[in-house]
Amino acid sequence: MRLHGYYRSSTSYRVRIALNLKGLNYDIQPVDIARGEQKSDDFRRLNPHAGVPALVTDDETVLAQSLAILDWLEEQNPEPSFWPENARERQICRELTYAIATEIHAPCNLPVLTYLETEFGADQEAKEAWNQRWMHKTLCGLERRLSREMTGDAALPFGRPTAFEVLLIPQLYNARRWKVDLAPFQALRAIDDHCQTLDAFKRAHPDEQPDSPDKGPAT
Ligand SMILES: N[C@@H](CCC(=O)N[C@@H](CS)C(=O)NCC(=O)O)C(=O)O
Repeated sequence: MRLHGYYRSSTSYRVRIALNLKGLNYDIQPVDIARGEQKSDDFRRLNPHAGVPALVTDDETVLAQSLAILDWLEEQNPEPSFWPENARERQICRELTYAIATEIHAPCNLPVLTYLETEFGADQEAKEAWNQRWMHKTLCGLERRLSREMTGDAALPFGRPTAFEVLLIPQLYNARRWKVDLAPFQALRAIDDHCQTLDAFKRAHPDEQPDSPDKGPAT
């Protein structure tokens, strides 16, 4: 498989973690979204959404939209599942996962920020305030839900990595980039600390990607 992505795109980061958790091999094809490569005709032909990630399967089927890619990976490789077995835990896991995808990622995304800048004159400070507001709001909800429902001693709320951690860890990485104060989010930070020790998450980290500036020029 071939993953078209960008090292610090949180949706690409999600899919890298997901592929690693499922134990699947893949090559990385970097797309420099900071330079607009996703808008090229060639890339649009590959992914009509003109964004990353896009996962090309071994039979050259192109999959887009990170949550749909996660669903496909789960259907093709049910074990280990991205979802808890227990029905109540599964419901909470979905609640937390979809809150990140819909309430944080949707408004805090490159095209939204570019629009705020070009149409409303938002400068860097205004864009930071925008991202911090929406990230903080939903992170508060996640933290409250976790502290209310997850009272056990386990390092992770559902005992092992699930779709929630697949979305949370890239989101916290992104929150730090935007200088969100994570001090109030003790439960979320503990989950992050634990995931950073796991191989699937370590290999998916932006700093480990071939197009990371730390790894030399993009290929
Ligand atoms: N809903 C999509 C969002 C994809 C998305 O927003 N990707 C960003 C990077 S995280 C992107 O390609 N941004 C560049 C652009 O939209 O021009 C998904 O979950 O895959």
